[in-house]
Amino acid sequence: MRRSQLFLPTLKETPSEAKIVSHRLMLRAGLVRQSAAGIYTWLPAGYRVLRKIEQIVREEQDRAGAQEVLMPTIQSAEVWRKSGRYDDYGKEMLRIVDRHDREMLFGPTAEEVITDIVANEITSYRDLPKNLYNIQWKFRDEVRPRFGVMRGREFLMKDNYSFDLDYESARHSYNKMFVAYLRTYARMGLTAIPMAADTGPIGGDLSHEFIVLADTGESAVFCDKALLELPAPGDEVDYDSDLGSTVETWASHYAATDEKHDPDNCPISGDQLVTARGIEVGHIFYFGTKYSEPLGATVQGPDGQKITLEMGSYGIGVSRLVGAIIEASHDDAGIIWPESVAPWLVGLINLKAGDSECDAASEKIYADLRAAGIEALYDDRDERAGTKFADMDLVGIPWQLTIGPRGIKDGKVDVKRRGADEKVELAIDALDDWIAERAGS
Ligand code: 5CA
Repeated sequence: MRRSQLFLPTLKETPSEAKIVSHRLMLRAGLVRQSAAGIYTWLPAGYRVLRKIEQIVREEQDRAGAQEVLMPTIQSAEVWRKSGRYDDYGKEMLRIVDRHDREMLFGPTAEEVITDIVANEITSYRDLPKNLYNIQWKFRDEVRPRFGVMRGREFLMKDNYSFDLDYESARHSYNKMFVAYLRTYARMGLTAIPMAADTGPIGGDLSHEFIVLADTGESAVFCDKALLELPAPGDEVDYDSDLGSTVETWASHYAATDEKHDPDNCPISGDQLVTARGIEVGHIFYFGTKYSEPLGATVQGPDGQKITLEMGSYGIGVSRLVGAIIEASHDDAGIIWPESVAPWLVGLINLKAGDSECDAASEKIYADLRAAGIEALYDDRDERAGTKFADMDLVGIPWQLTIGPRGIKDGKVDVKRRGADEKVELAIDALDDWIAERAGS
């Protein structure tokens, strides 16, 4: 993408309405703009990051055997009446009346919609288990939307729902998601710690929140230091095998959110106990027959008997993750994107746009990058060098290549890794290998 053509409205000044660093940087780096309280428009750079995160979430869901569907944002009140949640949900639910006076709502979650589908379509035990997910916008009329996309009113969530015949198999579905979540966050460069949690309006008695530690997190959390060092399950993970021991390794270490933490009965103390603040980037629940019972999601078992399905639901805050990653990875100059979610992998700075040699060299590198399939942001503007460097740092591009008149004379290009201080000179002749390396990584 050519910077001269890109819609990337960066800001020099810090917007006063933004209270935390990720919100400030998302505005300054031109990722989002607020359209109404807690409702955002994603601009090109921000939308690229959002889609990268979405894609990692999708790949790990698919790998764990979940199947993608797309449910509507607007739901009928009818199914919510059946589950009993229509009245319970309160003011957080945005209620809408259509032209025929039918009660509708903008979905804050989708247990009812998916359970209704499964109740209608799945009739035999042979069709189970099933795990269905979607990545869709949700709306919750939060009392205090704040911190930008961290606590929005409209936000993007990956939510999925597992349907099983019995408790054992439902626990296996829960464990699969537990492991898939650890992998998902690790791929985004995040350490997210599963913590025993309350279930709130979703219900049930088994639940874990996945928490990223950050000073600006909304909840106080407590955990065993050992958890910070535990590696996420690698590529060898086999979702068909018993995942109980992996889950046990994580769950056996103490980790609790504020509501669950009991200082008098906490098994760890001193240096071993991490007391911190955290951002909830995911939440998984097992709740048995709470929705399948009222919505009639039953199947016929092998002996012809009626079995009410065992369910769980699993959420990831996809749009919140953009903010959480920035909280975890930035410096005074701006965002430092992990490569896996960066809007562009390489930034190319032409220090002297308009100079025929600089232009020719830059155009060639830009073409080579694109030919290698590398996403590159090419700053071809006639701007001061300082402005260009500051912009690349602010937007957080992982690799920066700089071409200038002096470099061309010496046959050199400057290479900088965002976040690491060193800038190295590379022979222009060696750039082909460098590009091949990036393309392969
Ligand atoms: N139905 C269940 C699981 S699918 C559910 O709705 N769970 S939840 O309420 O915990 O939401 C799932 C995730 O969405 C949360 O962990 C959080 O990361 C994200 N989330 C929740 N509310 C907001 C919000 N107001 N703004 C941004 N993200 C949010």
